[in-house]
Amino acid sequence: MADVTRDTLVSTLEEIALLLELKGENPFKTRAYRKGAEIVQNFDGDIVALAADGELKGIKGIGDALQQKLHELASTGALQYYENLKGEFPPTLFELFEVQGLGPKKIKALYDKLGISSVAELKEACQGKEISNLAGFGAKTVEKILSAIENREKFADRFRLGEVAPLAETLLERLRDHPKVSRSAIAGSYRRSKETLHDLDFLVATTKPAELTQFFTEFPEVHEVIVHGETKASIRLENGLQCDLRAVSNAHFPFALQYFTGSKEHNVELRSLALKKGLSLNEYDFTGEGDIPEVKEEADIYRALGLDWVVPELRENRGEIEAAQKGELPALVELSHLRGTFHNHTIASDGQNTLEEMAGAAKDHGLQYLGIADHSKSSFQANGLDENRLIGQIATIRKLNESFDDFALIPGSEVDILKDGSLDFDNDLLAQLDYCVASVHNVFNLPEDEMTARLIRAMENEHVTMLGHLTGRLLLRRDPYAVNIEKIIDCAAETRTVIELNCNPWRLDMDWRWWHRARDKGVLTSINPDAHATEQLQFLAYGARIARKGWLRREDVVNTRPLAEIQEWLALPKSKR
Ligand code: DGT
Ligand code: CA
Ligand code: CA
Ligand code: ZN
Repeated sequence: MADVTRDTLVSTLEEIALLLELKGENPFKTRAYRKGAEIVQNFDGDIVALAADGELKGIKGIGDALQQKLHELASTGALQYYENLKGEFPPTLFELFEVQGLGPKKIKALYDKLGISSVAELKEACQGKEISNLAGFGAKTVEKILSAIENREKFADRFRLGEVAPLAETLLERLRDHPKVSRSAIAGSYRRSKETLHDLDFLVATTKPAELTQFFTEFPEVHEVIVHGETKASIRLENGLQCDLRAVSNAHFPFALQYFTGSKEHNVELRSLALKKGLSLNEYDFTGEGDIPEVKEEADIYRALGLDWVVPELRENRGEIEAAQKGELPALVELSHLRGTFHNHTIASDGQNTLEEMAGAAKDHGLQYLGIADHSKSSFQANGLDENRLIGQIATIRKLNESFDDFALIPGSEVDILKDGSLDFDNDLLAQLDYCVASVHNVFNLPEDEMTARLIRAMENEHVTMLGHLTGRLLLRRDPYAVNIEKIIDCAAETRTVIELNCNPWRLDMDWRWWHRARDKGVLTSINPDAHATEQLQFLAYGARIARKGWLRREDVVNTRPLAEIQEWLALPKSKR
């Protein structure tokens, strides 16, 4: 039985409403399901357990029919009524629900009027003329739909780093533990800590390559074996992720590791450096006329070319080779340097844990402080706090802090940046907080100059310590909103506003490509998990990887500072930070 969560209940009810609408059922019936979804979503209590136990009686807005369906779904993991309803439509129709910007009304019109029931048909229709006769499908809308379809195609075979990391480490460990394996690694974009990945590139050193490719293709997670050779294998896992394995000799391992780590662009530069020294470099070894350097590990390859060893995160041909030649590679920040973190939610807004639980988890992570930043009142969908609740929370935190030794919760807020760049709370209240993260949570579709001006106005506020998730992107899901990042960086430098590195694996925002420039202008960052539950403090590990990828050093990251120092720093006026 699949795990039934509140989300399962909500999305099933919503889909039923949609399907009934497509069938042209009575609008009252449709509305009952939609209303039911909303009630389940906002119910204050363990609705899944209640539904499983058949104890939903008396919840306003959930009638007998809905109660029965929720009970069946929660107790068995499936709902016959829903399955039957789905069976009345072509299965490809459900793809349309995943296209951004296509709501139920539009889907119904496309289906009823043009018989469109798949993304492929929709794409074709958008490229043709007939669709423009349909009400609500003007040129702008059609253009948006086409770009959403293109996005979907572009993202179809990519995965977020955070989605694959736990699995990647499990598989690597299994290879490492094989008795015939002497060295092992995951190369490719995973080793370079890219924010999204196409596939995983495993590498083992072994004297029995065929045994290893056999072992690999028999992993229980395998959905499909794509290639199975003596030294090479490719598998696709049940979640769609492709994994390659190359089995090489111990002597070839450093070369293979270097080659398959990439990036391609970095490797092109390296090979041309080698050629200048009369050496040819490939995935097996150095060859050439003169002396061949001895290579035992990857760093020996770099040394032979007159370079310091370049950490994998920097291998993107963005200045790392020149820096390695001059011995000027930065000493990068490490996860173990972090002493605390900001921007975390609790049950007061849309988090899942209490202040006490979040504090306990932070201590378990070895942190000295945890910044609390629940949503502000305009984020009503996230149960944002109003003035009174926030004042209450500040008092609770200060009281709670008396019970801690060598640890503190830091009272703050994730305050909404309103459409005109003003903030959701006035300055008197903001002044009572120890810090504040300012973020955009609505009106994403402003023109670039307006959005930029909106953020700049927020940064100019003395009480805004840091800017939250700068572009609002959700990786492989929602594009960043239009904003001039260069101007934001300049303004951050000038106003001494920190730009957060939001390390929720859906965001990883600001993008790593901008950090080198930002730090050179003196901008500071804070690596923030945006944790909505205790276990999400683990996102800090992705944050450290992305910070390294952005050339950031310990001193560029404010939350590497110990508690006493960070409190002093927060107490300074912005201009002195
Ligand atoms: P992705 O798309 O997330 O899997 O990114 P990568 O970098 O892992 O790319 P992948 O898996 O195709 O190849 C792994 C590395 O192997 C790549 O970063 C560089 C190296 N490589 C693969 N194919 C070529 C090639 O045709 N030429 C060169 N120079 N290097 C290659
Ligand atoms: Ca790869
Ligand atoms: Ca690959
Ligand atoms: Zn936020």
